[in-house]
Amino acid sequence: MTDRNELLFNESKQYIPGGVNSPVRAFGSVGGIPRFIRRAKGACIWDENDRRYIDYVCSWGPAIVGHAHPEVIKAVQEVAESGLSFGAPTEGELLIAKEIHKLMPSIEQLRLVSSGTEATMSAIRLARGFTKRDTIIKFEGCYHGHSDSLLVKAGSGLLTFGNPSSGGVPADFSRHTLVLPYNNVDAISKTFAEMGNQIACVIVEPFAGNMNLVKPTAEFMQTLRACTQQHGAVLIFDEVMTGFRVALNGAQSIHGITPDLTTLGKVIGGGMPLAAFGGRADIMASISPLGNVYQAGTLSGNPLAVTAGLKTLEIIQREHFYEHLTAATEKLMQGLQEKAQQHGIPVLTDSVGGMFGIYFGLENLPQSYADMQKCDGELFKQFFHAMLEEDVAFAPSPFEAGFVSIAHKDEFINTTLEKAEMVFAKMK
Ligand code: HOZ
Repeated sequence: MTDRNELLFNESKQYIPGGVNSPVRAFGSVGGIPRFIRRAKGACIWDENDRRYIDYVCSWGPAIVGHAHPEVIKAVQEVAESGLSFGAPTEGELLIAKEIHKLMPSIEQLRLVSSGTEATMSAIRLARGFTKRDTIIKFEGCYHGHSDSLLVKAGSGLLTFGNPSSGGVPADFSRHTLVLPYNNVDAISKTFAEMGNQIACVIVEPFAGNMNLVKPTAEFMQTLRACTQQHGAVLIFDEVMTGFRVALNGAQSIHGITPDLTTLGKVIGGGMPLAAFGGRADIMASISPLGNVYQAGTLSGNPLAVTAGLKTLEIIQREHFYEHLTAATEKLMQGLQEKAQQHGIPVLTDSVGGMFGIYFGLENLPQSYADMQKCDGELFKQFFHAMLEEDVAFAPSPFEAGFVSIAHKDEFINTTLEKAEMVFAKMK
């Protein structure tokens, strides 16, 4: 039988760099042929050969109510009849702003944009405009989209500015970004002690999800809040991944810490391109047209995306949503860890809400990017491909977190664990 995934991948490579519109989709870390997806429903995706997989990528997070939820689809279809984009304000934008404020009270005002990258890029510009300072701090292994200031890796020492981690980023831009190790309290305290009055903001993933799942310590989060407050810097929680994914009120509710600004994406668009940045009203007042920090977008607050987001936010507030989501994720993680260990495969797992991490070859749960570098990529590769052969799709990289949706009922979790048991039994 012709493999349509292979066919399409080869042809796409002629017209699209690497055949994909976002690098990790090319299976570069694991090798092989990416699955081209034709449709998705609930907990499953179907590829171009019409083969069904249990999906733990969930569109990299947004599909928290399951793919193609009938209520979300119906709402979007209805609103589409009235027009796809107006480039003018709509009532839906007000409704979603109010809803997000209700669920995350730290977001007194927000601006809607179309992608997480736009949200973080704009939040950083806003923080710089508000504080009239240039230097920003990010953490090693945290990913905040692909704007120039944020594609920076650590320099040679603690207080040395970073180096571009991508071609095309001028070294001059990275000179304003300090990259510190995640969970390192001394590094934060020292940096603020030496140059606190130059720092515009600290941006952090309040559960890191782009170096696989890495949880912060309470001390780390408290130190970030205390140092930024003391030195007049803006604390930005990048909740593009964690917002409405780890808990109804976001990672900030779990940590009990109120950031100055928050960025959101993924779940708030319910599968459509919608993201946001928002927070303290006095800071948001610096955004144009009120203030002098410019930001704009033709498709910002797109009515279809807002509708999908509003319906998704309605569904996640139904009774026991997060209890079920968390229980399913924990069952999957505990089961995978137990089964792997029974077969002598060194696997640890962790989760928060509907987000999880599977770590091969580590003795302890990772605390930093340096810890994650010690993962056994070869074991992950074996596991990934063997599971895909068993019709279970995990993210095609050992550095990505995984996601569960409310549609991942027991039958899917049990099937996944049965398949994993077979896979671990065969792994070396
Ligand atoms: N931002 C994702 C990686 N953490 C990739 C998104 C995608 O390829 O769709």
